[in-house]
Amino acid sequence: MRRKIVAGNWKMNGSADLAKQLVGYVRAEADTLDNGVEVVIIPPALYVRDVLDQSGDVLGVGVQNVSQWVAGAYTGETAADMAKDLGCGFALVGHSERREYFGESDDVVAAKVERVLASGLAAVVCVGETLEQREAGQAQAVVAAQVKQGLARVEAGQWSDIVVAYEPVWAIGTGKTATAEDAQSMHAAIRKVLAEMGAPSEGISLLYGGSVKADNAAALFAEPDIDGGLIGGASLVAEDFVSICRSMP
Ligand code: G2H
Repeated sequence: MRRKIVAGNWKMNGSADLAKQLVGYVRAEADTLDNGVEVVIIPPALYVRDVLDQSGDVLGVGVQNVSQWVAGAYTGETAADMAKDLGCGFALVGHSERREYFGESDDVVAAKVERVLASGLAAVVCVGETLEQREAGQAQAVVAAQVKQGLARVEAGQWSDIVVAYEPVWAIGTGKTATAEDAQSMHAAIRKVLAEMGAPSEGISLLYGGSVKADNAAALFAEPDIDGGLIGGASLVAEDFVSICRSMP
């Protein structure tokens, strides 16, 4: 049985007030879910404390990024150990916005994954191709390379703390979603790459992300290799986010 996860990535949005209102509502609704889905909120780091205050033991909480270093003179950075210390359970690594705007290479992703696992958090490792790469027929090769390099430092025994999120860059925040069939086909390919790496691929949860909304989540989640979603824009609207969580079979 794989973990079913719906995680809301707030990106650089929100406020202490949103944390109070939205998370309180989501927690109450999540408490009534009977589909086994783990609901996770991933706010900006400055609001993690506010979200934790509202999440109780119903919701998981994560950070959007951590440093590749343990601790020290790295102004502005957040250590994975600090997120764990506060009470987080998850850390995103290698979101395409980190790769694009902050120059995160697959080697940096691999170093961050290592730190996240060492701290005892689960790593949600994001991969995905650009439109240009897809149109050139390179989507599967690009994603396979990201998976292999980003997860290169994972040791046997640590795979239970790995979640992979497939987020085609052309679908992020654009309103364009991969069809359920396209997403399923990439998820199956990712699972095959994980198996080739010696990972227990059938037990690793694979999330889809990229313009998941209340009206397309059910079709995506019905696919056999899609174990949940990483939700951006729609996670900032409480009713929409809950509706997505309820779309999990
Ligand atoms: C993809 C996703 C969440 P959105 O980045 O990580 O965002 O749902 O807004 O496309």
